[in-house]
Amino acid sequence: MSNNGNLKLAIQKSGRLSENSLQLLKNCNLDIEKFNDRLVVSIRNFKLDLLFLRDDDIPEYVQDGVAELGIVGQDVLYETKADVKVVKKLGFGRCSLRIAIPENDDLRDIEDLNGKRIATSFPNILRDFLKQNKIDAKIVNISGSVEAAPSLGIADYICDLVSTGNTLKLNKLKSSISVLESEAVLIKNKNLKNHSDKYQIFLKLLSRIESVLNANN
Ligand code: PRT
Ligand code: ZN
Repeated sequence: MSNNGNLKLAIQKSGRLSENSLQLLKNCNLDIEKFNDRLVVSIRNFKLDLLFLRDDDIPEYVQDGVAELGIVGQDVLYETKADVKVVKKLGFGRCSLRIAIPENDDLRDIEDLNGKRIATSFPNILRDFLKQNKIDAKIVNISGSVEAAPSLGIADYICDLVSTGNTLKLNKLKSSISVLESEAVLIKNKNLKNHSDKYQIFLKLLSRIESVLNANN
């Protein structure tokens, strides 16, 4: 990767956060080059490079300093347990990580999760949640189509992201306990030195982002 002194910001290449992430940057008056399928793209009028990555990789890349900044969902951030600083909530990508149960089932309180098998692609967040609540349940770790797990008989309940609730409905599930409320956040590498040139670029970018967010409110 080019060592041009530019600050590096990792954003999702293609997915639910991509459009909003790019729009936020455009609203900051950043002139982004055409990127097609490139991994790294420079901003023409600001000392910033964009790295386009899978969202799951962003927390670790920022932790390791491959990029100084990243935009990622809190769900993915907490699942990866990366050691980074959360700088700012960005107000998009809102969703909630929830326990969902079959439509005809009933969950009166959290204790009813004891002894159940819960399918999720967020095993770390779910494990912490169960531990905090002193629940003894089995986590079934699956990477995709979690909502199919109950009808396939591989789990009793699921723990998955919900926004409109349509996916649950289609799979004859209903949402129950909230495990985490999530939105996109700006994260920063912890070792970015306070007086470095890159830190000055970061402060300038942050102040533009804050102006855009304030104007939207
Ligand atoms: O390829 P890459 O790994 O980068 O992308 P991805 O497919 O892993 O992630 P992506 O693009 O699906 O999600 C990126 C981020 O968007 C997540 O980490 C969340 O922070 C946020 N987000 C917001 C969501 C949703 N809303 C959402 N609804 N992420 C996923 N969903 C899925 C959910 O998993 C379920 O399958 O949408 C379905 C439910 O949606 P409703 O509207 O039917 O309830
Ligand atoms: Zn992903």
